[in-house]
Amino acid sequence: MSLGISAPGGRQSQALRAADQAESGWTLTERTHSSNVTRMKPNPYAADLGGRDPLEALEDTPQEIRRLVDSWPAERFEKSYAPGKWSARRVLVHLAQTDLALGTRVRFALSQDGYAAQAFSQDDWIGIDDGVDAKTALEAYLAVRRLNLAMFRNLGPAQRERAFTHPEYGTLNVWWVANQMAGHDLHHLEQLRRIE
Ligand code: NI
Repeated sequence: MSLGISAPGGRQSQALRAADQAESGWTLTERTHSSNVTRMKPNPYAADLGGRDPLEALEDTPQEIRRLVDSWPAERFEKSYAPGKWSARRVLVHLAQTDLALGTRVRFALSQDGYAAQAFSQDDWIGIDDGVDAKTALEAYLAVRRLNLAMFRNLGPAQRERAFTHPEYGTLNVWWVANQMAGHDLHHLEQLRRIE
Protein backbone atom coordinates (compact mmCIF):
# COMPACT_ATOMS: atom_id res chain seq x y z
CA MET A 1 0.00 0.00 0.00
CA SER A 2 1.41 3.38 -0.95
CA LEU A 3 1.78 5.86 1.85
CA GLY A 4 1.30 8.71 -0.58
CA ILE A 5 4.00 10.82 1.00
CA SER A 6 7.63 10.18 0.19
CA ALA A 7 10.03 10.61 3.05
CA PRO A 8 13.77 10.13 3.33
CA GLY A 9 14.91 7.13 5.33
CA GLY A 10 12.76 6.14 8.27
CA ARG A 11 12.04 9.65 9.42
CA GLN A 12 8.41 9.74 8.33
CA SER A 13 7.54 6.35 9.78
CA GLN A 14 9.13 7.35 13.06
CA ALA A 15 7.14 10.56 12.98
CA LEU A 16 3.94 8.65 12.27
CA ARG A 17 4.57 6.28 15.15
CA ALA A 18 5.16 9.18 17.49
CA ALA A 19 2.06 10.95 16.23
CA ASP A 20 -0.01 7.76 16.61
CA GLN A 21 1.16 7.52 20.19
CA ALA A 22 0.26 11.13 20.75
CA GLU A 23 -3.07 10.51 19.04
CA SER A 24 -4.07 7.57 21.20
CA GLY A 25 -3.08 8.88 24.59
CA TRP A 26 -2.42 12.56 24.00
CA THR A 27 0.93 11.88 25.57
CA LEU A 28 4.04 13.65 24.50
CA THR A 29 7.31 12.48 23.11
CA GLU A 30 10.53 14.37 23.54
CA ARG A 31 11.74 15.91 20.34
CA THR A 32 13.10 19.19 19.08
CA HIS A 33 10.68 21.97 18.37
CA SER A 34 10.55 25.27 16.57
CA SER A 35 11.87 28.44 18.15
CA ASN A 36 8.50 30.13 18.63
CA VAL A 37 7.45 27.47 21.12
CA THR A 38 10.72 27.33 23.04
CA ARG A 39 10.33 26.23 26.67
CA MET A 40 7.00 24.60 25.88
CA LYS A 41 6.31 20.92 25.42
CA PRO A 42 6.93 19.98 21.80
CA ASN A 43 3.97 19.94 19.46
CA PRO A 44 3.34 16.20 18.88
CA TYR A 45 2.67 16.86 15.17
CA ALA A 46 5.78 18.94 14.52
CA ALA A 47 7.27 16.22 12.33
CA ASP A 48 4.08 16.05 10.27
CA LEU A 49 4.26 19.80 9.71
CA GLY A 50 7.94 19.49 8.85
CA GLY A 51 8.84 23.16 9.28
CA ARG A 52 6.08 24.46 6.98
CA ASP A 53 4.42 27.78 7.73
CA PRO A 54 1.38 26.81 9.84
CA LEU A 55 -0.89 29.43 8.25
CA GLU A 56 -0.10 28.15 4.78
CA ALA A 57 -0.65 24.54 5.86
CA LEU A 58 -3.88 25.40 7.71
CA GLU A 59 -5.20 26.87 4.45
CA ASP A 60 -3.92 24.21 2.05
CA THR A 61 -4.45 20.87 3.81
CA PRO A 62 -8.25 21.01 4.11
CA GLN A 63 -8.42 21.77 0.38
CA GLU A 64 -6.09 18.87 -0.31
CA ILE A 65 -8.38 16.61 1.74
CA ARG A 66 -11.41 17.91 -0.14
CA ARG A 67 -9.77 17.22 -3.51
CA LEU A 68 -8.69 13.75 -2.35
CA VAL A 69 -12.18 12.59 -1.34
CA ASP A 70 -14.19 14.63 -3.86
CA SER A 71 -14.86 11.74 -6.25
CA TRP A 72 -15.10 8.95 -3.67
CA PRO A 73 -18.22 6.78 -3.79
CA ALA A 74 -20.16 6.61 -0.51
CA GLU A 75 -18.84 3.16 0.47
CA ARG A 76 -15.23 4.31 0.39
CA PHE A 77 -15.88 6.65 3.34
CA GLU A 78 -16.70 3.62 5.47
CA LYS A 79 -13.30 2.05 4.76
CA SER A 80 -10.38 2.36 7.16
CA TYR A 81 -6.68 2.91 6.54
CA ALA A 82 -5.79 -0.01 8.85
CA PRO A 83 -7.63 -2.75 10.75
CA GLY A 84 -9.44 -1.46 13.82
CA LYS A 85 -8.83 2.19 12.94
CA TRP A 86 -11.38 4.89 12.20
CA SER A 87 -13.16 4.95 8.84
CA ALA A 88 -12.58 7.89 6.50
CA ARG A 89 -15.93 9.29 7.60
CA ARG A 90 -14.88 9.19 11.24
CA VAL A 91 -11.55 10.82 10.41
CA LEU A 92 -13.51 13.67 8.80
CA VAL A 93 -15.81 13.93 11.83
CA HIS A 94 -12.71 14.00 14.05
CA LEU A 95 -11.16 16.79 11.97
CA ALA A 96 -14.34 18.87 12.28
CA GLN A 97 -14.51 18.20 16.03
CA THR A 98 -10.85 19.10 16.46
CA ASP A 99 -11.30 22.44 14.72
CA LEU A 100 -14.31 23.14 16.92
CA ALA A 101 -12.50 22.16 20.14
CA LEU A 102 -9.10 23.72 19.50
CA GLY A 103 -10.56 26.84 17.89
CA THR A 104 -12.75 27.29 20.96
CA ARG A 105 -9.77 26.68 23.23
CA VAL A 106 -7.88 29.47 21.46
CA ARG A 107 -10.82 31.87 21.77
CA PHE A 108 -11.02 31.20 25.51
CA ALA A 109 -7.27 31.70 25.85
CA LEU A 110 -7.47 35.00 23.98
CA SER A 111 -10.35 36.32 26.04
CA GLN A 112 -9.67 35.10 29.60
CA ASP A 113 -6.64 35.72 31.77
CA GLY A 114 -5.08 32.55 33.12
CA TYR A 115 -7.32 30.30 31.07
CA ALA A 116 -7.08 26.61 32.04
CA ALA A 117 -8.08 24.37 29.14
CA GLN A 118 -9.71 21.01 29.67
CA ALA A 119 -8.49 17.83 28.03
CA PHE A 120 -10.99 15.96 25.89
CA SER A 121 -11.10 12.35 24.81
CA GLN A 122 -11.26 12.01 21.04
CA ASP A 123 -12.62 8.47 21.43
CA ASP A 124 -15.47 9.69 23.63
CA TRP A 125 -16.15 12.60 21.29
CA ILE A 126 -16.29 10.60 18.05
CA GLY A 127 -19.44 8.72 19.08
CA ILE A 128 -21.25 11.97 19.81
CA ASP A 129 -21.27 12.94 16.13
CA ASP A 130 -21.23 9.45 14.66
CA GLY A 131 -24.64 9.95 13.08
CA VAL A 132 -23.31 12.47 10.61
CA ASP A 133 -22.44 11.63 7.00
CA ALA A 134 -19.00 12.20 5.52
CA LYS A 135 -20.07 15.12 3.33
CA THR A 136 -21.56 16.99 6.28
CA ALA A 137 -18.43 16.35 8.34
CA LEU A 138 -16.20 17.58 5.52
CA GLU A 139 -18.28 20.72 4.98
CA ALA A 140 -18.25 21.48 8.71
CA TYR A 141 -14.47 21.02 8.83
CA LEU A 142 -13.95 23.30 5.82
CA ALA A 143 -16.28 25.99 7.18
CA VAL A 144 -14.94 26.02 10.75
CA ARG A 145 -11.42 26.05 9.35
CA ARG A 146 -12.17 29.17 7.31
CA LEU A 147 -13.31 30.85 10.52
CA ASN A 148 -10.27 29.62 12.47
CA LEU A 149 -7.85 30.53 9.70
CA ALA A 150 -9.21 34.09 9.58
CA MET A 151 -8.79 34.26 13.36
CA PHE A 152 -5.20 32.99 13.29
CA ARG A 153 -4.34 35.38 10.44
CA ASN A 154 -5.64 38.32 12.45
CA LEU A 155 -3.55 37.68 15.56
CA GLY A 156 -0.86 40.15 16.52
CA PRO A 157 2.43 39.06 18.11
CA ALA A 158 1.13 39.40 21.67
CA GLN A 159 -1.96 37.37 20.85
CA ARG A 160 0.12 34.60 19.30
CA GLU A 161 2.08 34.40 22.54
CA ARG A 162 -1.00 34.50 24.74
CA ALA A 163 -0.50 31.73 27.30
CA PHE A 164 -2.89 29.23 28.84
CA THR A 165 -2.51 25.95 30.70
CA HIS A 166 -3.44 22.42 29.77
CA PRO A 167 -3.64 19.53 32.30
CA GLU A 168 -1.30 17.29 30.27
CA TYR A 169 0.76 19.72 28.20
CA GLY A 170 1.40 22.37 30.85
CA THR A 171 1.78 25.99 29.80
CA LEU A 172 1.16 26.57 26.10
CA ASN A 173 0.37 29.53 23.90
CA VAL A 174 -2.01 30.27 21.07
CA TRP A 175 0.58 29.85 18.34
CA TRP A 176 1.48 26.41 19.67
CA VAL A 177 -2.13 25.43 18.93
CA ALA A 178 -1.87 26.80 15.37
CA ASN A 179 1.18 24.58 14.83
CA GLN A 180 -0.56 21.63 16.48
CA MET A 181 -3.64 21.99 14.25
CA ALA A 182 -1.58 22.36 11.09
CA GLY A 183 0.45 19.22 11.82
CA HIS A 184 -2.64 17.32 12.96
CA ASP A 185 -4.32 17.93 9.57
CA LEU A 186 -1.33 16.48 7.75
CA HIS A 187 -1.25 13.46 10.06
CA HIS A 188 -4.83 12.61 9.09
CA LEU A 189 -4.40 13.50 5.40
CA GLU A 190 -1.74 10.81 5.33
CA GLN A 191 -4.22 8.29 6.78
CA LEU A 192 -6.90 9.22 4.23
CA ARG A 193 -4.40 8.74 1.40
CA ARG A 194 -3.95 5.14 2.48
CA ILE A 195 -7.65 4.30 2.04
CA GLU A 196 -8.34 2.52 -1.25
NI1 NI B 1 -6.35 13.32 15.39
